[in-house]
Amino acid sequence: MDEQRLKKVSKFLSRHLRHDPGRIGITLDAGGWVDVEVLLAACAAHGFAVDAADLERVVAENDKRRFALREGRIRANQGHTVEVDLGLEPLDPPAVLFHGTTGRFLDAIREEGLKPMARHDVHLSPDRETAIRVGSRRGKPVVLAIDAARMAEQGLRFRRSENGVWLTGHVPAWAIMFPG
Ligand code: HQG
Repeated sequence: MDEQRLKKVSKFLSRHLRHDPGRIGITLDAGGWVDVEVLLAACAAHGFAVDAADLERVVAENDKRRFALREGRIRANQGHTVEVDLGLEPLDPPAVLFHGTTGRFLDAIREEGLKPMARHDVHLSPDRETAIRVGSRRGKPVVLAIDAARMAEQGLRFRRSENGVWLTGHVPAWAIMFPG
């Protein structure tokens, strides 16, 4: 499978395992899992044939480890807009985390802090490089440093998804260090 195909399958899976399972007639369980067999049949039935070997490669090689395969089931590791409980335990965050965004959002972020927007949680990166990549999806990247230690002190909770993305419900403006 070439890079392009890998990306296409990853996008198709993201769409249906995070946002719109109903579109291909699948249902996610409470934890966001679906049987691999059911998923593959649904993909085929909707004109997007993927075999088990392709699926395993996407899970293994996806640069961001977007998916987890366990006991014949698959789910997205994070990024859902549909209601799922990933079953992640609260965890003490590192002192500083990062958020990649772009300039046109900064005024609103200064006012309201970081909101989850369409997702369940605000996504934070463990390092600046990752945050730059995330921000670049929206334009010229701007990296915000987040005072996670102080947030934790104030009782705000963090979780870490299986692929190392840090998740929290809201980042108040006081915890954000703006560049410049
Ligand atoms: C911005 C990708 C205005 C926020 C990435 C972001 C990540 C505000 C956008 C993962 C705001 C939401 C998540 C406020 C936040 N006013 N704008 N108060 N608060 N924003 O895509 O963090 O490819 O939902 O800065 O790599 O960009 O999906 O979040 O720009 O890991 O696997 O609103 O998605 O991974 O955008 O990205 P998103 P994100 P995947």
